[in-house]
Amino acid sequence: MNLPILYSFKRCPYAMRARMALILASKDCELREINLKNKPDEMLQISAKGTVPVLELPNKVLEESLDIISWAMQSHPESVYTFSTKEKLISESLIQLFDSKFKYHLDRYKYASRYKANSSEHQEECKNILEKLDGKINLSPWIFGEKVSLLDISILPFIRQYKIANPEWFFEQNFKKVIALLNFFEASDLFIHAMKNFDLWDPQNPNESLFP
Ligand SMILES: N[C@@H](CCC(=O)N[C@@H](CS)C(=O)NCC(=O)O)C(=O)O
Repeated sequence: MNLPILYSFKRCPYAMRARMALILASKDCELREINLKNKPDEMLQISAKGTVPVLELPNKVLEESLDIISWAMQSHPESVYTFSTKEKLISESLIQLFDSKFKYHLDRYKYASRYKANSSEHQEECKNILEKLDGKINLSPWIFGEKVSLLDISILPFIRQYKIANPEWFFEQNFKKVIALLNFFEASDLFIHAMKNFDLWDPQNPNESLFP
């Protein structure tokens, strides 16, 4: 079988969002779980920048999580919430905010000594973003109501990382709707499925792991 190949890393938030899109769109692929500290040559040969996720298709290679999501959704747009034009713009700008500013502060909050950063300043910056998001959310269980959206799957893996850095503190904060959203997300079949364990892919002994 000539399936698309997904190079992935279980705990990477970008890879998580790509895996969720593949699940939602029922796109079968071969999953290759990699070690970020020892990336396989097979992956670096098709994507020299060395980040996951990477999706190898018969005719092209997708090296960005958002491109993998768009590819997966092309044939199954109905598997996620359909945005109005305005919602699409809002979602795109929120995803951009989380990929840039939120991620920047998240890394410095979590790995303050590595970045020689003041952890609490960066914790505060992320908190401000989540408080603003909280003010915009009214529906539930997902951001746009009953149906999961590309915004949910794109930003929740980062909010989860923020929680993991200090869960006790996180749950005491005022962004209660964001907390409820994250709880719902983590308990969802979609997330549980996306977090399935895979053995590290071994090029010498390449067992094919099918996903989803
Ligand atoms: N813009 C990329 C970012 C992907 C990314 O940065 N992934 C991290 C893991 S979470 C990575 O592979 N880093 C390379 C490394 O750690 O060597 C995307 O959306 O796919």
